[in-house]
Order: sequence, then C-alpha cells, then structure tokens
Amino acid sequence: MERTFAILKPETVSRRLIGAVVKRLEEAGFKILAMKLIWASREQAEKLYEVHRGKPFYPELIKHITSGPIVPMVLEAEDAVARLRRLIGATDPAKAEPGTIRRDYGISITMNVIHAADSPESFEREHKIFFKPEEILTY
Ligand code: 3AN
Repeated sequence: MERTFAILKPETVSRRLIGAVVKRLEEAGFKILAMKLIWASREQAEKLYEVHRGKPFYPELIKHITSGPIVPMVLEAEDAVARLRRLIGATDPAKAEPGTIRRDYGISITMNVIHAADSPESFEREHKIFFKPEEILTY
C-alpha cells in the first residue's frame, strides 16, 4: 500500500463540497489515515508551495491557500500517488478529463478544488507540514 497527501482548498470548504469530494475519494478506494480542518499559516503555505517561489502566480497561490479553512489529508491506496492524480485531473479544470474531480467542481487554475502530492517524495515532504506522526492512524 502507498500513501499520498491531499488538501481540499478553501473554495471547496466554503462551497460546502468537503463531503462531495471525500465521497469521491472513498468511492475510488482511498482510505483516510488523517484528516483535519485548519486555517493554514503563511509559513505552512510557503513551505507547501516552495517549488513555485518566484513564479508569477506564486503570490496568488499563497493568498488563496491561506484565505480560509482547508482540509489536509493523508490517504492510502494501491499506487495512491498516481491514482489520486488521475482522479483529480489536470491543473486547469477546463483541460481536465471528464469525470475527474477538478473537471466536475473546479472554477479556475487557482480554484481547482484539491491539491495532491505529485510523487512519493512530495508526499513525504508535504504531509509533514500539516501532520505530526501520531496524527496518522494505522487501522
Ligand atoms: P497541481 O496542483 O496540478 O500539482 P502545480 O503543482 O503545477 O499543479 O501547481 C500548483 C498550484 O499552482 C495549482 N494547484 C494551481 O492552483 C497553481 N498554478 C499552477 N499553474 C498556474 C498558472 N499557470 N496560473 C495560476 N496558477 C497556477
């Protein structure tokens, strides 16, 4: 089994789509090992998006992810990283495949519903920004 990391973004929480998206994740076979509702600090946001520092959209990215509560989660499944990326679809919701989460619920490239780790290395780095080891449950 592999683990991955995802974040339901502020527009997903404010649009009351937490349940809808979690339902899609559960139906696809992902097991939730950790999940919480938090308001990310600027420091957490900057760590999460450090690879994008200096890019034109970086300030907007930081502003958006800290604009309201988010739901970070650790998920487990066979081939979890790649499977979750397929399930959420392309970064731009307009270009995402039909049936993907971003295509169904996304508003724009910034407001694209959900963040997901793009590699096992990203999972390792990213989930530690939001979770302590004891918050990840084995069951
Ligand atoms: P993904 O979220 O699909 O892994 P990344 O890692 O390339 O996409 O980008 C991280 C976040 O940065 C995206 N979720 C999106 O919100 C934002 N982003 C990426 N590219 C752009 C862009 N060209 N314009 C505005 N925002 C962008």
